[in-house]
Amino acid sequence: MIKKIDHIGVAVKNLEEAIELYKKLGFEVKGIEEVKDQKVRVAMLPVGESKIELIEATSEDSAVAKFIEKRGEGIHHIAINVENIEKALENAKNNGLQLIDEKPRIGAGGKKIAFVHPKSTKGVLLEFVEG
Ligand code: CMX
Repeated sequence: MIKKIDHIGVAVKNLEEAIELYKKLGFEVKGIEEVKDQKVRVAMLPVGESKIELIEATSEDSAVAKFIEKRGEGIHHIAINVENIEKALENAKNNGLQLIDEKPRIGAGGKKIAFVHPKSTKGVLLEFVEG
């Protein structure tokens, strides 16, 4: 059911500045897009079969803006690629984990995504991504 790490999300204050920095480290940028539903703009930086996702908030009430205000820039979430997101959510719920999204939403790349609350996963915000 669990396939691989899809991406690691890194919260940044300014996407363009962060992109320039990561380019200096040798990363390439594969795509920049706005995910309106999550109130973010993201840039995907491939790392083998996975990616680093740089995330900038587009609104003050965005989860990412709140995160940066509280904790500063840094690793925000780990995204796990699953075969079937509905099954992954059902399994997590049946095992007593607290879901943020009971049903999948549409995230970056038009993929189905859903978050599990960090309070039930030892302080790590987990995202399921299908496909
Ligand atoms: N990782 C670990 N802990 C986190 C966290 C994160 N990314 N974000 C918040 N928390 C912790 C806070 O530190 C806080 O802990 P304490 O109670 O110990 O202080 C607790 O969770 C509650 O935080 P909060 O600031 O009060 O924020 P909310 O409860 O309003 O929201 C959360 C927290 C996780 C439910 C919300 O951020 C959320 O829904 N996240 C999922 C969606 C998301 O992050 N989207 C942006 C990325 C989009 C993308 O990449 O596509």
